[in-house]
Amino acid sequence: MPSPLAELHLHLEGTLEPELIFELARRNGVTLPYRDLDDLRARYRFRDLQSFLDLYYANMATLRTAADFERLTWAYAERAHAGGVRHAEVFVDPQAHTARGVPTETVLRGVAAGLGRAESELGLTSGIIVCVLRDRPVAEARRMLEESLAAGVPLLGIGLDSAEVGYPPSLFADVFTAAAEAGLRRVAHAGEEGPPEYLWQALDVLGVERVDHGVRCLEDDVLVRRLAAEQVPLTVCPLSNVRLRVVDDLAAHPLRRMLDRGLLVTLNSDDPAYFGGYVDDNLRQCRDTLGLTGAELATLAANSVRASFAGAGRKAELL
Ligand code: ES4
Ligand code: ZN
Repeated sequence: MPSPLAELHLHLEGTLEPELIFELARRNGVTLPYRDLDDLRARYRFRDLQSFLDLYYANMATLRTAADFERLTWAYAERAHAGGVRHAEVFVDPQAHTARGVPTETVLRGVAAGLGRAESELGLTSGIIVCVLRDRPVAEARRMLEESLAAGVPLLGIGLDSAEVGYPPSLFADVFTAAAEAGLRRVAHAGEEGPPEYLWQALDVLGVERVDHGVRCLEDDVLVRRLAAEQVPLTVCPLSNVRLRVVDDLAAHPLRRMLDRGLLVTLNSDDPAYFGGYVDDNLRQCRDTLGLTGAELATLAANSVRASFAGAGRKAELL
């Protein structure tokens, strides 16, 4: 892909490839409920977000040490860089690890080591966004934020992910206020499976600067006009939407419609090890299936840099 890209919607745990799952399981003495790679790969057909999350959380059992997280992060950085990514703001789910006895500090130190190596060896700049698991208790989210801030690792932001329907953003108003007071940037998944109302809450209750997914905004014309007027970035993930049945197939994806409505859309891979491709694969398949022009691809790349939290100097280098 031609233009430098920023990737803004990427779950590091969603870059855990099947081969690495088996390798880490062997090294860490974790027993997997799969016979072999083919048996594991056969489970990558999802009905919806929850059926994906069940496998995503199960496979994380193989990640135990800071070195494991460093390895995972470095592997992502190398692959993303090869696909044109020059800046990445990556999501991490600390609660998914503390729940099985791996401390937040272990996770974040490993991730930060991998990102440090990516910057020195590849020139890939980055930031860490810790995500609240919205289907777990609010008190646990508060603890996650405190532990993350105390981990001794620079943090860029706070996000909101996991099972969406039934867990409105407003539940986490206080956690997001505390994060903002600690200097963190705010983003949230909204309007992937959940209704447009969740985007309104993300904006007006949580005070987010970007919305992750947001594709269901198209059901609310007033909302679309606001997002366009304020140029709120939407981090769209087409291959993810196909695999999780948010859309019927890639040809039916509303990406083109979103661009035509004047929305600040960026293209991202979400959980590339699970959804059939990294960000360059998303771009290529959207170009081929939706007929995106060279100018539209360049717009998406420029949007990703503009929508990033990189400093003005770094943005100027990338634009
Ligand atoms: C996720 Cl696609 C998606 N949606 C919500 N939460 C997530 N965590 C990892 N991938
Ligand atoms: Zn996501």
